[in-house]
Amino acid sequence: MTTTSYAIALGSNRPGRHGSPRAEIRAALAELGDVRAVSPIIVTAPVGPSIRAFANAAALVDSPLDPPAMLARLKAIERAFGRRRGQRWGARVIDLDIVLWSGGAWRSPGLVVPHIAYAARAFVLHPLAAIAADWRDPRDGRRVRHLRHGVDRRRPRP
Ligand code: PH2
Ligand code: MG
Ligand code: MG
Repeated sequence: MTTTSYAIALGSNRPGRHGSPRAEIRAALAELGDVRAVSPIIVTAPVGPSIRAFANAAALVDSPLDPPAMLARLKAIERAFGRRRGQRWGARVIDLDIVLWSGGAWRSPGLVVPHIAYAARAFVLHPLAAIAADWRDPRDGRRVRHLRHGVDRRRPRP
C-alpha cells in the first residue's frame, strides 16, 4: 500500500468537551491516526474577527488516503468534536487543515493543497517549522523554514 504524508495544522480557540483549547488539540491529535511528529502547542493572537486567543499546533500524519478522503476524515473529527459551521473564522472548538501533502499539489472541488494561505500565516508556520522545516512547497520549492522567516520579517507577531 502506498503511504503518503500530510502536514496538518490544528487550531482551537473555544473550550469543548475535552476541556481547554489546548486539551482539544491534544484530543484531536489522538484521533489523527498514524502521527509521526507533533509540534509544541503554542498560544497565538487571533487573526481575523475572533477575539479569543488560539492554541495552535502542527502534526505529520502518514496515511494512504488521497487528499479528499483525508479531508473527509478531518471534517468527521471536527464534527465529532462539536464544531459548528457558523461565521467564517468564528471561534471554533477544533480546526484541522491540510497544509501540505507529500504527493505534491492537489486541486479538486472544495480542496486545494498546499493550503492557499499557509505561507502567510505565522500561526501555521511556527509550529510547522518545528517538525518539517525542510519540507518544500511543491509550487515553488521554498522550504517551510524559509517561509517562516518570511512571515517573521513582514510581521513581528505570532
Ligand atoms: N485560524 C483561522 C483564523 N485565525 N488565528 C490564529 N491565531 N490561529 C488560527 O488557527 C486561526 C486564526 C481560520 O482557520
Ligand atoms: Mg483554518
Ligand atoms: Mg479549516
